[in-house]
Amino acid sequence: VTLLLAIQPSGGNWSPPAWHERFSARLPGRALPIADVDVFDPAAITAVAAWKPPPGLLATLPNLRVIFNLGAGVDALLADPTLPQHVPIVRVVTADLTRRMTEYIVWQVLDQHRRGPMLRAAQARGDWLAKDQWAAHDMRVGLMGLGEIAQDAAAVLVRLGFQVSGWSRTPRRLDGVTTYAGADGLAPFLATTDILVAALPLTPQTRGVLNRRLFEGLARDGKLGAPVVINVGRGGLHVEADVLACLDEGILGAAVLDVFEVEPLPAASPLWRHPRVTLTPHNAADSDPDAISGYVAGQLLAFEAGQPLVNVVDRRRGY
Ligand code: NDP
Ligand code: OXD
Repeated sequence: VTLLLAIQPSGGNWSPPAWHERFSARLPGRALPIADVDVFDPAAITAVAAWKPPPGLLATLPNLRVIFNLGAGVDALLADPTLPQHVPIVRVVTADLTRRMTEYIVWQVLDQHRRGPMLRAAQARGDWLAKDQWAAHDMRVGLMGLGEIAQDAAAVLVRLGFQVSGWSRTPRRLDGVTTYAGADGLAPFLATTDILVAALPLTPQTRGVLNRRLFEGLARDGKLGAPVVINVGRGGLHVEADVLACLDEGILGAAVLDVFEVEPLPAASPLWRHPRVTLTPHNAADSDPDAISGYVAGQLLAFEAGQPLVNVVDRRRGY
């Protein structure tokens, strides 16, 4: 199997040579051409390790048998209309990525719960702001999406004592978590959520789901005074204008955004300087080349040995 590395260089860990080095160590002696850098015979490529590959590239590989997406979310890959229809796509599910996401979710939930933004503003004013502190069991955290990432974060939040609920497409059961599913489950889920965490994939069904109507459905009787939204899924989940308007109208108390419709977030975006927005540059979880190359190489070797692929994307669902 010749593995083509088709990785868009986009800062942080997304350096194709760095990935090449890790894959070479994992798959010694194997041809590992880098798209847009090395000359290769398209007919020789049977597997691709891809992150936002140039649209159209994968359609030029007549003998492609498997696509390894180097992240958990496959929305960028599926957006290519020329993507070969019958080639399986494997996405990343690793303990490393999941734990990094859990760290971020728990960090941001705790920051809101412990009133980090207010305390930092008070420090900037030189104000010794002694305020009451709530117990975790006073705070209702709602996870939108109950997949690999949200399930792991939920377990930690439950352990910390938060009231945790979750909403998914199909019904899920999780210890200590009140679960809701589907269109009928959304309203009751929102009505009991103070801190909403979106850990959903971006699909045609979830695009724009974090909008004014949804924010208006969140609990308004919580300790925070107004509900908070945290989006770690994809920028296309939230309607930016609705987030800004709802913050300004007090429908939302704060927004924590790691992902954006356009990345990097344009300098002119009002989100950068909004006093009630915390933003991070799509780094809730770094995609660690070491951990992910190990995962991909393991699956590739098993595939060559006739084993079934795991964590294969369901194209009809879009995730
Ligand atoms: P999973 O596929 O394991 O879980 C997805 C969850 O979303 C499932 O519970 C699924 O429901 C639910 N879901 C999907 N569509 C709908 C819908 N229409 N209505 C309700 N629920 C829905 O994904 P992961 O947990 O591994 O990852 C989630 C996303 O996180 C990724 O797709 C990616 O976009 C993002 N991500 C972001 C990172 C970052 O650095 N910011 C890093 C890693 C991932 P069901 O259980 O019924 O299938
Ligand atoms: C991912 C990401 O999907 O890093 O893995 O966003």
